[in-house]
Amino acid sequence: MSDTSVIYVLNGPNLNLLGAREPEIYGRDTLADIEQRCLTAAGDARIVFRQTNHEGVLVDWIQEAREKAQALIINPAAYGHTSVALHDALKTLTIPVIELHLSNPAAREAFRHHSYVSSAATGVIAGFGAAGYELAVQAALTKVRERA
Ligand code: CA2
Repeated sequence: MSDTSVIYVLNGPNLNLLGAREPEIYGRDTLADIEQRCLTAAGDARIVFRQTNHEGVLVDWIQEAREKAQALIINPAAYGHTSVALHDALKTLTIPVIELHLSNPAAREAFRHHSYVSSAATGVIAGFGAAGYELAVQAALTKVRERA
């Protein structure tokens, strides 16, 4: 694997509130803490870490990743349960895509059980809190190395 591998880590709506509300579900780490964990887990690889509350912005960033990234990690938050646009954008990618959730949506309300992202993803990590981001970075690096 080249040292210059770029991994996009995209975060969807309300994840900017992490650490401030519902710590019993989402933990006490802020998104800035989680970004730091990703940077440490990535070693020499480059992390592009972003959050938006807007569906179209996520689509724009996924399209950007087609040109600039070797792997993409996405916590789509609630848009995972609603967005055909995210599904379609992710389906255009040929790089590994990891869907990530802090909680385990399958163990929560029924409306969280379906994901439009899962069927466009290489794999899914859910239920491990902030540590899931480190696991996702490791999984992304493994996939990038396999393809090198
Ligand atoms: O477990 C996850 O990571 C989720 O993607 C989080 C989403 C939820 O809609 C998904 O079903 C599972 C919600 C993100 C909201 O984040 C908050 C953070 C702090 C306080 C309130 C909401």
